[in-house]
Amino acid sequence: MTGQTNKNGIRTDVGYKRIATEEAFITRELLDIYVKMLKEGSHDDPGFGSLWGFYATNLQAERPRIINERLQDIGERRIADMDAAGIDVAILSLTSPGVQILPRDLAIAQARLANDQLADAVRKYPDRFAGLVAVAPQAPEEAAKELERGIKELGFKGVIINSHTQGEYLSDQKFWPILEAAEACDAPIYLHPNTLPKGMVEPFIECGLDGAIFGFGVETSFHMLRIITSGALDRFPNLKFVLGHLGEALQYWMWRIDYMHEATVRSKRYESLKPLKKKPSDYLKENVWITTSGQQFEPAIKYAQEVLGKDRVMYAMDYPYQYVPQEVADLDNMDMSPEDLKAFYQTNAEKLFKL
Ligand code: 1DF
Ligand code: MN
Repeated sequence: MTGQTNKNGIRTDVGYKRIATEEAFITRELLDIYVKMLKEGSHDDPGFGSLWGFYATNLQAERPRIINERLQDIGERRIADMDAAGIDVAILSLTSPGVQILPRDLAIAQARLANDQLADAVRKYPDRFAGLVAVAPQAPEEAAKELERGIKELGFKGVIINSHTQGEYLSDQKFWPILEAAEACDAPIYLHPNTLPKGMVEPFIECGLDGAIFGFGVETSFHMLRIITSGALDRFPNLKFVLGHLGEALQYWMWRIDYMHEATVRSKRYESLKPLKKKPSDYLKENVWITTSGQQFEPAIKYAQEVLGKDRVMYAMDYPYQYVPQEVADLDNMDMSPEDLKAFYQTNAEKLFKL
């Protein structure tokens, strides 16, 4: 093949920018708090213990050490890794569970600090980085204010919510000030995985399936579905959600969810499962965008494009958790028109996040 390539053989003249939309970082301060909570046992979340016990305190092993280092860099090292992997722009967000595991006041302060640090990095590398604002859902009114500060003053492009907050979900109306602020700011909410909450996670930990391999997707798809069935999107019809990991598989489920939702509502089996203005799949198609973080699998990407629309599916790498410098070389070669590839890598993200 002719044309220019980088040192890894990745083409640099493809005619589109590669925008990676789910790229994680952590502040030194938050990592120190995680380490302290793990050492003192001052948390009540076995999923957090499993995940961050591995990444934060197990630094002799290779994977946690490298991930730990890469997460903390929002400067030259990350840019070099992006260059090596052919990534032009990274949309950065505070890694899971962010501040959502912390006590309320500490969470509010740490979200602000992370947002200020991320804003500095974006200011320094405006062509390479964009950011999502982190909030503390434990304090919904403060979270709504921080969301607004992040979008209007710091120039962030959306909000990161690392799924449940200490076992509570955005379907609960106490969190709706956050949804209201996101809709008012036209800020997409990236609903990112977290480990399953206490009470659900133990059987997953027992067999080693609590993490990104499967548990994350169970938690996050469930969270999105309960947001939909709660009626939140009838109340906030212009809200935009983003799901990673190819929609956390919801597009595979949607036909059955529609059928069973209709049947279950009609039977009045549950007080909590109420009629909606639209079918569950309509909200997936109209209020949800998805990314390919951790799911660089052409048949699954094409299926998602077919059922959700080609304007709904965007690229994400999930750096540093799934840093595969060669992966865009494969995706560049998907059996897809140049226009569709450009939408996938670049223009869908530019439109949604207003880059
Ligand atoms: C992992 C994967 C960890 C993802 C993450 O955050 C994460 C992992 C702590 O592999 O342990 O965001 N992910 O999105 O797939
Ligand atoms: Mn991720």
